Amino acid sequence: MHKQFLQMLLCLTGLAFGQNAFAQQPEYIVLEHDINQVEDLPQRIRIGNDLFVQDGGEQYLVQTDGLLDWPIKEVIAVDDLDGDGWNDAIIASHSGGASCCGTKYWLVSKREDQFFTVHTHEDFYGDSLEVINRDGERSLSVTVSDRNQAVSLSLFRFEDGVLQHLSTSQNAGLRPALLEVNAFELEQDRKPVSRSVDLDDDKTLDSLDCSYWERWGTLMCEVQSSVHGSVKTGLGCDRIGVLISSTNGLNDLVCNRFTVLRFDGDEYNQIN
Ligand SMILES: [Ca+2]
Ligand SMILES: [Ca+2]
Repeated sequence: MHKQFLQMLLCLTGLAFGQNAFAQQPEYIVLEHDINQVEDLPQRIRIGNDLFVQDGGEQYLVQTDGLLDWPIKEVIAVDDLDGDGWNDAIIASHSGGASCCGTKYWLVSKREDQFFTVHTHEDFYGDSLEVINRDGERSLSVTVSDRNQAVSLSLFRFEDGVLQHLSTSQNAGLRPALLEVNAFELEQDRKPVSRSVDLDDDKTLDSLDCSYWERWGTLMCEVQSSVHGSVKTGLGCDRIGVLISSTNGLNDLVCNRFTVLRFDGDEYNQIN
């Protein structure tokens, strides 16, 4: 009777903590390529670093054709994402080239002894990844940002050896403006535009003047105020709009979806 009770307790404990909860955890590390040592090793990247797992006293290289295309790797999260008791890892990888591009993410998992898998998805790519722990269930959130403002959000879950893509959604929110100029309006003919509006509340029309900044594909705008003269906005924005609120005698502006620009008496400054 006593033995049966112990067995039941062990079984319940196993269920509660995952079957491998007490096993030694795999450790995920990246190691730089040492050109003198591994120049002739076909599975090692030639310039950059490779992913290794330290497990059961041994060290294993984890390599795929996909990983070989991304020379710079970093372990950004270690967590038991599928609840099997063994820690999995999220790897962020970069092309190592120009700073134009986002981060490709990879999920690396120990499935059995000496059995490791690598998972990714076309939307497992962006600017930041967060592990969300809700009621003990882990999900992964990948955000793609445009000029520091989140424009798309992809959710994933790792379950039964599958990286499940749950959704990818676009940000539909933005601060409403009284009037606005968008970069796409100027993209075609590249001609400056001027919108008339009274920004300093003296009943005389002022203007919001924008030109197309070819290098970044954004707008460069300034305000011509009947009270304050020429006022620079400083930032390159995809969208610039006039808000209903005002600061120091000039209407606030919105840059892109959410960034508010306020007049400091001399020029417009970003406040968030
Ligand atoms: Ca796991
Ligand atoms: Ca005015």
